[in-house]
Amino acid sequence: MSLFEDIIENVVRGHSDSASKYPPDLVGKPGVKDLVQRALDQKMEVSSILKEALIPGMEKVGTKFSSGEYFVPDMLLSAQAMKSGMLLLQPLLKGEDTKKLGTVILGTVKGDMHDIGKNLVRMMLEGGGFEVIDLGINTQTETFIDAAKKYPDAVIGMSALLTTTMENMRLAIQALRNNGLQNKVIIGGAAASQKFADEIHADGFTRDAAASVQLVKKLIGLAA
Ligand code: B1M
Repeated sequence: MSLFEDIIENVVRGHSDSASKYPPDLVGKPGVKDLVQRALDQKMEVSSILKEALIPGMEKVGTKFSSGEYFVPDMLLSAQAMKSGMLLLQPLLKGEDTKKLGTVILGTVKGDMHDIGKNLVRMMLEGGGFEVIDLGINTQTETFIDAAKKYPDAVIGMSALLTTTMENMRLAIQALRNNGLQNKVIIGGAAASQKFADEIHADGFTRDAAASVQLVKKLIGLAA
């Protein structure tokens, strides 16, 4: 098994590191964190570790949940395992603390607890030179409004993974505009699409966390 296949397998099994007590048959064996460290020691690209190992691992978890093989606790363990690997990558993606290109307010919308994708977007934006104000998960519309008032030049990024919560992106954009706030808004997350972004008058959409950097630069006039 290749190192990336091993990382995928450990994300799917929800095995964070050799000290984890779960799953019983993997106790004492290297988990996601150990294997990501090994990949870094072997000078593998951070973006490859993300795109070819960690993210495909979570995709497999989603497929297992859809088919009824996995339940919520299984998804949670896999999410924890994924995060243990992401934590090692985060400092490597973080940009210089010197001059920032701009500010992005980021949050997973009201009712939605999924934050792995949002955290990836944060890592990419910080790595791309932006200051990120992370409002976390289950972000109430009022919280977006308060942040937008405080940072009128900031771009707002909303993430949603559920078909039910994506509607809260529409409500949040409406509320921003009703409050006279003109911050540009980008949306993303498995449930979102360009079509939906157009429909709710978002200023941009991207399916990929890495592409959010270019999109934000474009919206603030730093890229064509
Ligand atoms: Co949930 N879940 N989940 N879940 N979960 C999904 C999303 C689901 C597709 C699984 C499935 O059925 N196959 C399904 C949604 C179905 C739907 O609405 N269409 C689902 C469900 C149903 C649920 C619950 C309702 C289950 C239940 O309780 N019965 C429940 C809801 C809780 C809530 O939010 N209120 C629930 C709970 C959970 C956990 C808490 C257990 C856990 C989340 C833990 C966490 O995030 N801390 C979880 C997980 C892990 C998943 C799956 C398996 C993985 C999500 C993930 O992290 N993917 C997911 C299945 C799947 O997506 N395949 C699933 C990896 C991540 C990198 O991808 O977030 O899409 P993603 O981010 C991508 C892009 O979308 C983009 O960048 C990333 C790639 O570069 N992106 C942006 C994301 N945000 C962006 C913002 C941007 C730009 C790009 O600009 C601002």
